[in-house]
Amino acid sequence: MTNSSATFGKVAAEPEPIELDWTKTALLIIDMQRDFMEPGGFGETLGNDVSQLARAVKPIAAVLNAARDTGMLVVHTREGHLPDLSDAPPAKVERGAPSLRIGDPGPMGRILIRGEAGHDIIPELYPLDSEVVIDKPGKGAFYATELSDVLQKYGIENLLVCGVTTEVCVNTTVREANDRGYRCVVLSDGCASYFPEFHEMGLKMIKAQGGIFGWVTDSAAVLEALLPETSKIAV
Ligand code: C5J
Repeated sequence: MTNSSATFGKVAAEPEPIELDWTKTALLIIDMQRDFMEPGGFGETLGNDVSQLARAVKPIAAVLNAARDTGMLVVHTREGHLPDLSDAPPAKVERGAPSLRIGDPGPMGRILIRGEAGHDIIPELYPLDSEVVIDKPGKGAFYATELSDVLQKYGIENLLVCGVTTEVCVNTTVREANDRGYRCVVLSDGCASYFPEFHEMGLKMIKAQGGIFGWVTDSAAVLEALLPETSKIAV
């Protein structure tokens, strides 16, 4: 938000609606990278049908545009490793029987390596220079990153969370954030999984038991709650 005084919006969500102070809320977009979204990347090397993830792009783009209009803090994350793999545990690199392993050369450069084309964020959701990009070696966005410091610096208490995949990096990050005291509101249509049943279950796990890890909403509900804010943009 460009204005430091509190502005509240009520978001329809499960297990119950949640009132958010937009000045203390950030949009956190998890790992919308070519390596997960496009053929030839990390996701496909693991045997996944990457077309399953495409459905999340438009809902995220709509909320990203609204967040930009209101001046909300936007944070993008990217999963990936240093070229020498010094931050990639052998237990991660050697696991399973992928067609290509992390660090191997692929059609979009070395698989899941920082600086390679596949590691970059898809053009539809490309970060602005003013937005924060967090490079993370793990599934959770707090592990071995500067995310905590960034959120504290901006006085953030609430996270609108979206991205891929629902049950892996989105869920891990929401759990990490919940333990750190953040209210996490997850966009159901702004997340996706290679496994539709894991997507459904991943969301259920977040909102069960009175919202044990957070709240689940959708892009339309966030846009509706944010709409009054877009007319308050400071110039
Ligand atoms: C995975 C992620 N699925 N971003 N990463 O390995 O969810």
